[in-house]
Amino acid sequence: MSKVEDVKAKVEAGKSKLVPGLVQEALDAGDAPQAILAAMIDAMSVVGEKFSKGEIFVPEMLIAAKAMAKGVEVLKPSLAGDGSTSLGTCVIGTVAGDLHDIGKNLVSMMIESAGFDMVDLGVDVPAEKFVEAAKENANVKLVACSGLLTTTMPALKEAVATIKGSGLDVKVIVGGAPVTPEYAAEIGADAYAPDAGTAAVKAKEVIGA
Ligand code: B12
Repeated sequence: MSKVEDVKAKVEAGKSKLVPGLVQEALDAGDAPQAILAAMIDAMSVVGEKFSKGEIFVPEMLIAAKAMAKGVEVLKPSLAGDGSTSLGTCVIGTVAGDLHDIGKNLVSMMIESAGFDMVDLGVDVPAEKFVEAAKENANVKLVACSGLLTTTMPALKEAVATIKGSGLDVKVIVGGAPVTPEYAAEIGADAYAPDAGTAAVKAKEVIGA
């Protein structure tokens, strides 16, 4: 088994004590950080499929998520740039009712590496909180909203409507597994991206940088 395959297997099995060391070993062996990340994302897809089939339950999903988060910590310096130039501030969060944060954290990391200062509101963020944070923090140019559940897609819509209705001069980018470019356009978001790498590109594009 290659190091990357091993990382994937151990994330799937939720071995959070082993994953950081294995990620480091894979990096030391010359594996590309993007390939290691892709393997961990694949592992989470497998976990999701097993959950759908009733083969595993919420606790197993949670321990796999923890293992992935530990692995991402080790990868972070290799994936993100130094963020030395500031294009402005980006407020990011997962919408109300939704506790998924792995994708949001990756998106935050990549948008930061594109040159934004990040204000991370965490998970289960009510629509008004995005507006408050955009008002309270200096130079906010972008708000990024994540939603992972079909049941929280209406909360994503509400977040976009509330931000847009606030009169603030900020752009809004949305994403998350159930979100499509069509849905993003329908709810009035300024941008959509399917993954963290594209999110960083779109973030710059949408503010005209
Ligand atoms: C881990 C996990 C959990 C963990 C989350 C822990 C954590 N800290 O995040 C826990 C155990 C808490 C959990 C709970 C639940 N979960 Co869950 N979970 C998952 C799982 C397995 C992985 C998610 C993940 O991290 N993926 C990896 C990351 C990297 O991918 P990502 O999140 O999609 O993010 C990428 C893109 O979407 C995009 N992106 C994400 N956000 C944003 C934002 C912007 C602005 C942009 C541009 C892009 C972007 O970029 C990211 C990086 O490339 C998925 C299965 C899956 N395949 O997604 C199910 C899944 C999302 N969960 C599901 C369900 C049903 C639940 C529960 C309702 C289960 C229950 N009965 O309690 C609860 C809901 C809790 C809540 N209120 O939120 C379903 C959702 C089904 C649906 N259609 O809505 C899934 C799809 C599993 C399944 N196949 O059934 N879950």
